[in-house]
Amino acid sequence: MSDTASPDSTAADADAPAWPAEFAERYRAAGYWRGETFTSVLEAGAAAHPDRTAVVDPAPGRRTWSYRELAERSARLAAGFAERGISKGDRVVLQLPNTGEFIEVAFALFRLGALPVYALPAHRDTEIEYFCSFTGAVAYVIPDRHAGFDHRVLASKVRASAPALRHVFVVGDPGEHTALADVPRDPVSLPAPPAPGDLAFLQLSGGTTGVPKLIPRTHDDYIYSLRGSNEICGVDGDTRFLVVLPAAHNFPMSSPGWLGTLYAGGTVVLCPRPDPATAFPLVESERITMTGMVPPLALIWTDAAPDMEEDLSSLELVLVGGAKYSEAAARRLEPSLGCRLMQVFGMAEGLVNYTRLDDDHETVMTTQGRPISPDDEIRIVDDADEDVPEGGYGHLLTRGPYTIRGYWRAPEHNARSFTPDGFYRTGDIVRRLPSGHLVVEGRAKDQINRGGEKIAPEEIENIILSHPSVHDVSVVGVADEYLGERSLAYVILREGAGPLKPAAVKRLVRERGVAAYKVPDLVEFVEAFPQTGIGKVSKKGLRSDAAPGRTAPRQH
Ligand code: OOB
Repeated sequence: MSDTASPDSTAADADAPAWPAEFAERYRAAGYWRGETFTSVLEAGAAAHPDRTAVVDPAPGRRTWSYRELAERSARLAAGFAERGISKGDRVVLQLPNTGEFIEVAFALFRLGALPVYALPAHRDTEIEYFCSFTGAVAYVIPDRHAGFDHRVLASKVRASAPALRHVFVVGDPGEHTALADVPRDPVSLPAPPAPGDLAFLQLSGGTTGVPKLIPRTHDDYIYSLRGSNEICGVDGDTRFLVVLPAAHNFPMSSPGWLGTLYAGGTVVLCPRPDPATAFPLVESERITMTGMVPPLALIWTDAAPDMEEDLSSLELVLVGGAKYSEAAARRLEPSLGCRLMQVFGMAEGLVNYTRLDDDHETVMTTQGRPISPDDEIRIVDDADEDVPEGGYGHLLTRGPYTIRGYWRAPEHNARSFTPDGFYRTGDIVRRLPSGHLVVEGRAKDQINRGGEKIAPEEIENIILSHPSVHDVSVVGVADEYLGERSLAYVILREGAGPLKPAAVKRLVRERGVAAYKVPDLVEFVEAFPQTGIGKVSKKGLRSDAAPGRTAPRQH
């Protein structure tokens, strides 16, 4: 891996397509890219308000980190990682639940210029082995056990298949691996801090392909999205943000999320589970002012609040996004939770849209917001990449100061996912109102959005196809009142193959070791798939064929 970083580079790594120089210059001149890094931001926070609480980890036993402590502890951890040979540009798969260690480790890696690869706690053997081998990760950071799963066993297995993986660091009982608690050292000889144009981390894409793509984000571009999000959401030193979604997701990280809150000098409270029984007492006791969540969770909170005893009156703003939030559900949130709603339509690749605090009520209820930046370029095009008439719906393409120009080490995929002039093909179908607000109308990409968790059908189809009795399979999304969509696997059996039960298909996927949310909710055996004109399986046909009682999601 080449390290071509310099303060003037627009991306630190030859593996990640950079912004062309003219764009980089424009974004700097406009004041978007200000030459900050996550390290400089944390150090500035520790100098400006050392004793203010940066992070609260409520369970088990409330632990807090002041800004000074977070800066000191992450620097000590960085020194320990460095002593173990972790250095600039190295990839480190970070799979921790919502705990203070997640934030400490992230800042320690930022300090070294090593790149966290943000895995979700739900990821299992298949995903983790892929992240480790594809990125050549040198280290993997895990909890000992989480949600009944022993991550140390998975780590031992992954070590055997990923030769570059030299270290497994465990929060808690390390077993045969290394305790994270044994790593910190005095930060006497830390290497040079990262440069603003360097890559900061690799985020996972929702994906449409057999394996997830990795999203390279730089300090400069990501920090601009934080600053913009903070301004829109009114985040400041008094903000107390509750992280209810997994901290590794882009949404709770940066919209405005835990990184936005730390940028502003506020307090981040990590919620171990998102259910009202866990979260509502924390809203009350920690006087939470802001949080963000996916639509199904917003529904649960909305339904639960009237019957719960906790005082939620500190809550000022709830952001809802990650999947389409129905207008009916949106209208119920504010009266139930007694706070403001903001819709957010974003993507880990970059572009984030928010409704605004001064938007009229109808706009907040019925749109998914408008972009953060005046320099977020939006095109809405037809299948031939021609702009549709203003107000019409079409494919959303975007380019801008915090939208990547390409995935990490994926030149072939980049040629399809980006236009020659650098617009990212989001795969979303939208229309734009005269105000600039976008309404998400559907999706053209082959992806299932299961309550905000994205599933690439191809990944699951490949697993099911490996069963000897299976001739062909197509995994599609079907409308679900609660989740928005559930996944349905249509399976064609081989001629003469013995009977197969739906449960056996689900078990096959589960036992392959993938995140539980990817296991098909439904399995149906069919004789043939509907065909399109060119003889390909028609997913659109499959969706509208979905059995009675299920309605097809809108698809254009
Ligand atoms: C967020 O990021 P990702 O990368 O997990 O998923 C992005 C995709 C979008 O392309 C779109 O298909 C869908 O998720 N999406 C929405 C939506 N917000 C995201 N679809 C309809 N309505 C919405 N409000 O999901 C994400 C990243 C940052 C902030 C918020 C969400």
